[in-house]
Amino acid sequence: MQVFRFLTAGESHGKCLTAIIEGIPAGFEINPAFINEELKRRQTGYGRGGRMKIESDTIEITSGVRFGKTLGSPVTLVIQNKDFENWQKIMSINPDDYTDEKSFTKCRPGHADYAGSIKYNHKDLRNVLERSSARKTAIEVAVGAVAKQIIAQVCDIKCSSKILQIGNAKDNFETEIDIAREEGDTLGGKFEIMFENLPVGLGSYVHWDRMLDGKIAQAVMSVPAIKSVSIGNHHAYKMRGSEFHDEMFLEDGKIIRKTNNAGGIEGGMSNGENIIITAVMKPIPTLRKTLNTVDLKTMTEAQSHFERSDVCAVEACTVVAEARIACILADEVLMKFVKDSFEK
Ligand code: EPS
Repeated sequence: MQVFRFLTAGESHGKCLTAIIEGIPAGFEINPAFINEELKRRQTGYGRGGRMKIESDTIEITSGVRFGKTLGSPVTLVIQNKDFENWQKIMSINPDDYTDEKSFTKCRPGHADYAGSIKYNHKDLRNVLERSSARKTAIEVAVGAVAKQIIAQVCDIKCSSKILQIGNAKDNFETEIDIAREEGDTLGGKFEIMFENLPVGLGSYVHWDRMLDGKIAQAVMSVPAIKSVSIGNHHAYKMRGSEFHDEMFLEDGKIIRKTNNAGGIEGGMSNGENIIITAVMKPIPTLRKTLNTVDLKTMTEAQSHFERSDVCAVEACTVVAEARIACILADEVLMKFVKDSFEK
């Protein structure tokens, strides 16, 4: 069962990105300014490329909200792609406008190009790139910003994150990124996300698909370029039970813990401690330096396609992962505490 559900649509250089969110009860305050702040966070960060200079992502809410509050009907969100102005002909839906300008057939290893071309029988890898691009994460962040407002209103749940490492650098990330940029290369990294003020009992142990940690892991793994996700202390494999498990004590009649190695989840349920997630993002696969690959049209060895790209998008990725987790928590919180309408 799922309450907070959404689908997104839109190509990277298409007209706009859209999301329809279903399942939000009536009465929630939705502040578009907060959504725009989150969109801005996704766009900033050291190492972003040329596209971010073109876009200034802004949300338009076209349904489901009236006088600042949700109506209980589907909420539709739209972000216009400013770059569409330069791509109208290339992205046209009219067959008479056909052009092979911006078509390419030299796969980028690490991107969706190769498998996507085989799966959907696309000869032009542009047809794969347009939807597989991380551009679509803009609208996902907007959906997450709605979810964050819901979990804040129901339970006062708050979210924060920090970058732990970029490439080999544990601090001084900018120098590491500058060096990679000069060398025409890209970088990934590692980050941590924390959610605070969780009630006990979100998720469940009764079925595999109701486990909160399983849902969070799936949500974070589906962020482009994420290669691993862990919850709590990721050194668990080398710790003893007596060291790892978070012992329980009583303080003024309240159960307290002095450690949080479990990362706020035990038995597939929130245990009231902060939920702590660590994730690893691989380096972006669109490199100025290029990589050895195959040209799928000529079936000869070639150098991978390059147009423009970010050098490092770990900061943006962190914002997207926060958004994804917020959607899972919104679903759980609505299921547990709110039915058709909400009142503070
Ligand atoms: C992105 C938009 C894209 C890329 C980037 C993320 O825009 P464009 O392709 O026009 O430069 O900058 O996407 C990737 C690096 C990728 O590999 O998909 C964005 O809005 O975040």
